[in-house]
Amino acid sequence: MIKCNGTLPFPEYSPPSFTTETVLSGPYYEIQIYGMVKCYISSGKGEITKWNEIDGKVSRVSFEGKYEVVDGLPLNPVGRTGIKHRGCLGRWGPNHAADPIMEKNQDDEIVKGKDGKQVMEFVSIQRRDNREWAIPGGKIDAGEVVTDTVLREFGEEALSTKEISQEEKDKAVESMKQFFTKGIKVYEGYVDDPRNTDNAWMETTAYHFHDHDGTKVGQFNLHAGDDAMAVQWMVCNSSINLYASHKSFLQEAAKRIDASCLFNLFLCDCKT
Ligand code: RP5
Ligand code: MG
Ligand code: MG
Repeated sequence: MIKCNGTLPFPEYSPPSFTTETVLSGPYYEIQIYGMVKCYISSGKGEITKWNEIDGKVSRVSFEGKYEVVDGLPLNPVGRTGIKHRGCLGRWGPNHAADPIMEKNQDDEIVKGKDGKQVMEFVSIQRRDNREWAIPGGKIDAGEVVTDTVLREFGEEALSTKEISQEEKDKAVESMKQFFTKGIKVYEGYVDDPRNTDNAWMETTAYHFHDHDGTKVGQFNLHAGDDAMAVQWMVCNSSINLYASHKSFLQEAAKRIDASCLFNLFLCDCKT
């Protein structure tokens, strides 16, 4: 990710406005009243003024520091994207998400990375929207705490908890909960997400869950659900392609447990 926060003068910059119909008609998302430079929330409670603050049940605070608000609209702190307004993101400004990196050492002890280190396997889902493989993360619901989001999204996308019986769900949630308390935050910040626009962008908190011997998360019965069309254990190596900046989150997880780190990333500072 190249950070050039749009401060260089570019007077002729005039990107097209784009917001999907789904976003405009969303039940709780924020509606822009065209012709006005202000934003309103759909309940009609009025103008959003709490930029860079907690706004009721929604955090409009960015991990990247204080962002600018120009003509009533928040500005992407990382730079220009070529699109103004929200594209297909529901919220103006930061759209916060959570990403669970569920990882275990690869079963085969003999397989090592080129660097001689242990190879990781992680739970990867195939996104329904663009078919790219990704960490099974998702957006934080209004009022939800990030540690609940990470659990919920993993359940929905990798264990299909929305589709199974209540009994099965309770069982899955119970076994996940014990493991989930051991999650370690490995990243929080901007995501280089293809949906980002000049006025709406993704930010996430990624948690690493390391199952040393594969007896915990390794035992989950993976089944794709909700936003995911497929789920699988994926071996971390340099040839995998992942959605947005998800590879860099895995790299942080690899560093934490001194596992093989073979990603050729633009910002890779991995000493391999
Ligand atoms: C990415 O989009 C985040 O890292 C997270 O994985 C995901 C959240 O969006 P949805 O999956 O809810 O669309 O930026
Ligand atoms: Mg989801
Ligand atoms: Mg998702």
